[in-house]
Amino acid sequence: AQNTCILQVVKPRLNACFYTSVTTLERVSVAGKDYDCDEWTNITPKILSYVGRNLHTQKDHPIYIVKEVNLPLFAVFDNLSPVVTVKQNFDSLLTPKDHVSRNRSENYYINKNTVLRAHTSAHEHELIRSGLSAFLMVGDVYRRDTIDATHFPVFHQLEGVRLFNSQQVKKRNYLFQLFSKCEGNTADLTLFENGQETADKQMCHTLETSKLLEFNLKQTIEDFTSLMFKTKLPPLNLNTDVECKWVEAYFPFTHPSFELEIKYNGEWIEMLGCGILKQQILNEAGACDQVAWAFGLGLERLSMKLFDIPDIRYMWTTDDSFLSQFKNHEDFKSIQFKPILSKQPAVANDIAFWIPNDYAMNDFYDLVRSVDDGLVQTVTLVDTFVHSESGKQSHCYRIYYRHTSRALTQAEVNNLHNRIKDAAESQLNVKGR
Ligand code: FA5
Ligand code: MG
Repeated sequence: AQNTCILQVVKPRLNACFYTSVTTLERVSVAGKDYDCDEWTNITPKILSYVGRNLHTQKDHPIYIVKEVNLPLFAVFDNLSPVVTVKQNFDSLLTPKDHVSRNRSENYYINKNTVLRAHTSAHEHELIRSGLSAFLMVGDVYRRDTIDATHFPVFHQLEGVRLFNSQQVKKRNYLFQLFSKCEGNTADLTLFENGQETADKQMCHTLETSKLLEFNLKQTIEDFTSLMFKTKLPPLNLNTDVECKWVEAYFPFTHPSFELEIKYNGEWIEMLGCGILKQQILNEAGACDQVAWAFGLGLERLSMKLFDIPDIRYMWTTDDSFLSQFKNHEDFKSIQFKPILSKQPAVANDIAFWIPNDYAMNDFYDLVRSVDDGLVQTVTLVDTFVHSESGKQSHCYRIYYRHTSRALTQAEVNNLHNRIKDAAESQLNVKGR
């Protein structure tokens, strides 16, 4: 029952006209539980159809294969519900009240207090509170986002968190003591100080704490990445065999923060975000004498790089010509994926309209996702224009149509393109040009 998702019309709402049908419901049932709808509700039937698919627990699926490469020491949680509170998804991670990541245009809200998790970090607080020192979480996450070969509104994250103590805490295993591998007189090394925040550390952390955590974090991720990409001995050099680079980043819940980028089809794409967990989060979760790092990795991107999968939409296909390629392997390294991508080039069609003041691009992307049944590969904004007299703004989008396994006919492309146009005019309050 936990994995089912049934839409239930209890009573149609009178003046809710925005978007597809879910918002006109009084109550909605997600993963076996009923929720009241309100002015925040923006989940669509299309998105709800993905809840419970759980690609990460489907044996031999390329998402399952990459999450099976576990790190020793870490407890694994892969069945935490994707329905979380706004408190879990944002507040517990110190996301400011006016931060853009909370916007309705970025997330799928069930109602003003409940959201489909936008990242697995939503569970950090509760798992730290439960007393764990090293844990991994794997799960489906949901975001209103751009449309292309490496973005999908539903994807999977692998999140890792590791806590450390000071050497004074004798009752703990040395594996969880941050300074256990340091030589010399380590008795004077302390985790905390009453200092200043700099680019390298938080106010309450010593520089030693921050640097050692950063080193251990990056090492763990590099070891994991090499383990995944290592083809043959001798040991892989991360910088040459798979092109990767660390870049500085910002997250409200970590400092310092980093992102790992990886070369994919000639372009740098972001694979994971990570950093030193803000001490306030540990304090609020009852672990005030410990420090921690955390990372969140996109499993689709890892899997696409590993198996050379050219389009993220493959992950959702139930087509056996895709899935059978990952079955009955001795070792995932022996898998050689052969794309069944149609040899036909993508068909590009433009759509231009005047936008209203409250328009968000993700509204359009989400609408395309709702109307499309697997034909749209990429949508890009190609032109914006402001009318000199009326001051009205117009957007022109180019939609690239391409199926993952078969050629498209001009007629079906035209048909879908027109349906997208009509839906945009009737549901987004835009005016065609
Ligand atoms: C986060 O979600 C943070 N929670 C990660 C984190 C965890 C930082 C712990 C610090 C500590 P971000 O929004 O960058 O960060 O997403 C993480 C990864 O998810 C990205 O690097 C990318 O690999 C993947 N990802 C993001 N959006 C999409 C998408 N639309 N489709 C597929 N994968 C995506
Ligand atoms: Mg990011």
